[in-house]
Amino acid sequence: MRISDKNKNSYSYGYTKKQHNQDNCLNFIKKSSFVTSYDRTPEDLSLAQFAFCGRSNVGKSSLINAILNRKLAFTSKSPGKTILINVFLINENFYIVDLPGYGYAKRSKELRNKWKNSIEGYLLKSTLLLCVFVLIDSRHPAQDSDLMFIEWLKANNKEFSIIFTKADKSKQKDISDNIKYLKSRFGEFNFFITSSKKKKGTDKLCGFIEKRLNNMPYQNL
Ligand SMILES: Nc1nc2c(ncn2[C@@H]2O[C@H](COP(=O)(O)OP(=O)(O)OP(=O)(O)O)[C@@H](O)[C@H]2O)c(=O)[nH]1
Ligand SMILES: [Mg+2]
Repeated sequence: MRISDKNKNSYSYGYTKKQHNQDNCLNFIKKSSFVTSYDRTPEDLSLAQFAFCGRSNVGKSSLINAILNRKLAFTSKSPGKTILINVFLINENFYIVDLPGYGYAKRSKELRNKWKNSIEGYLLKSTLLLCVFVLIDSRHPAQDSDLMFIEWLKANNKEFSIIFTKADKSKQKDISDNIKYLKSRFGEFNFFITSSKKKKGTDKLCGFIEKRLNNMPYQNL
């Protein structure tokens, strides 16, 4: 699958077979373990972090498992599975943070507010948060809750990348339309196109994480 050469920031999985086979995640992720869960804003974590955010059921936990190459995060067909802030330690030098999904209407307003406060509190307070990954289901246009969340990140000067998920189920045109709309609204942004099911795009994502950790310039191809 190739979106378009015009999408210069794209880290889609439309690259050569050779590049496909170089699974950076397998080379890069040497060790992973579950650390703890929080039902409130975590204290300031002492290692670098990457947070996975997005609507319920978008595929946050599945993507984390695809990167780690093991089933460490809970996944489910029914939305709202991740109800805590789950922290995973990687290579003993950084954390991946799996956040509860936003925009899940079936939860009580009280619970949604509690999550909103603890997620926003975490994102605002964590000084070592290197990048917030905003996951969007590539099959559908970004929802209001996604747009509001991205606006909030921008307003608070938080570095973010967008990850389009479930690309095995979407059409190239839907992804292109989504990107076009988001660019018209937010300007240029870094993005990845992934499928946890087919393990696509994860290598590019790991390459990005590695570069951010090493404070190396990240070149968008
Ligand atoms: N086809 C396909 N299905 C996927 C993919 N990623 C996740 N899913 C499915 O989507 C559903 C939700 O996945 P989760 O990873 O639990 O989603 P989540 O964002 O963590 O959900 P919450 O924890 O409820 O916020 C599960 O049925 C997954 O199997 C993908 O790349 N392709
Ligand atoms: Mg989850």
